[in-house]
Amino acid sequence: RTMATVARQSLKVGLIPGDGIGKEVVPATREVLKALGKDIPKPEFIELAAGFETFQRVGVALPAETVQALREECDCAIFGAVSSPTKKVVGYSSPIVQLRKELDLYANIRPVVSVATNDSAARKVDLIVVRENTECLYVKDENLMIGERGREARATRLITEYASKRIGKMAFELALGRPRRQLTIIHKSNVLSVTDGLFRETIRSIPQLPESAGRYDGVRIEEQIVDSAVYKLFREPEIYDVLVAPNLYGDILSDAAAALVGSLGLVPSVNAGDSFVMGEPVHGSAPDIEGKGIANPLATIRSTALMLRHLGYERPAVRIDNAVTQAIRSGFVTPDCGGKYSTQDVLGKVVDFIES
Ligand code: GGG
Repeated sequence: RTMATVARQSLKVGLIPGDGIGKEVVPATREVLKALGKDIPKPEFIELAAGFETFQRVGVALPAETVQALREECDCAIFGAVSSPTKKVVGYSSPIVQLRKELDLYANIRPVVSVATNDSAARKVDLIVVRENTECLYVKDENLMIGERGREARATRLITEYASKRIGKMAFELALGRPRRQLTIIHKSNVLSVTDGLFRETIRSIPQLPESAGRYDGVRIEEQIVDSAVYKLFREPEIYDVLVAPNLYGDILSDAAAALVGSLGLVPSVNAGDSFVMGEPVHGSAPDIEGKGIANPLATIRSTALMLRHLGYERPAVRIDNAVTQAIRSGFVTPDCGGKYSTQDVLGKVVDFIES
């Protein structure tokens, strides 16, 4: 499902590097979009702040100006990565979780695809994890209290029919556009029968809604308990096509699926709503390799392609994807993929392939 293509003089792209290697990979978006030449409206870039380093500098992780610029000035955006402390820091709240809510980017679409190589043992993976982006435990309603046996921490897990329906529709639309037309609903309703039960039932009922009018009749619906889905993902990844999951399961499943295609550094995503789209590499801020110049830019480059595709620019998106495939096939990869090349080397090669 893409947003209706709008005639534009220019494409205004918000760049939010965030923390750690986010700052090293997000510049790739500039180079790649510039390399597309006349295939897209002239790109203009607006650098925006967010992240833990921003919090340390100015006292908020997501400045109001960033949200305002995204809403009022940008056609789309790329978000790099964020490092949130694992211990509570007073006043800090994850900017990416907040941003998805502020812009109502309710779907996180994460395609995980293997690049065909000469290695006959390599597994063929071609799936999309569609992660609900606004609810589940990520509403971050957590409380610490003193109970009968000492400290007790509780969290609210929110699942609504409204959010389950809209993420389900997005997933059905994606499944419709794929050859296998298969949708697997991920849940744990054998244990969480109320919350996951609502998620599962709501999505199952979408084809019968009057407004669906038979549109999804050709989509085969499957379902899988989340733990068994992880098992099958590692044993038989080829059985999956589109998976739709509540926020937490989707977050975990998509990182796990990334292991099947070589590296988290290869896996892109978009955060999509009905009127805005923001690309985001699935990987985090990777403090272990920060500053070494070896961060893999391919997830960001592929997220840029996904963002364009969502805006209706299919041909330039294909040019980027093909260039990434060529770079991988010719061994131009960073150390996380077994290569010896730097972020800049890989980016340079992708740009060459786009321009050739
Ligand atoms: N680009 C994905 C990313 O930054 N992942 C790390 C993440 O989601 N962290 C959550 C947070 O730090 O708030």
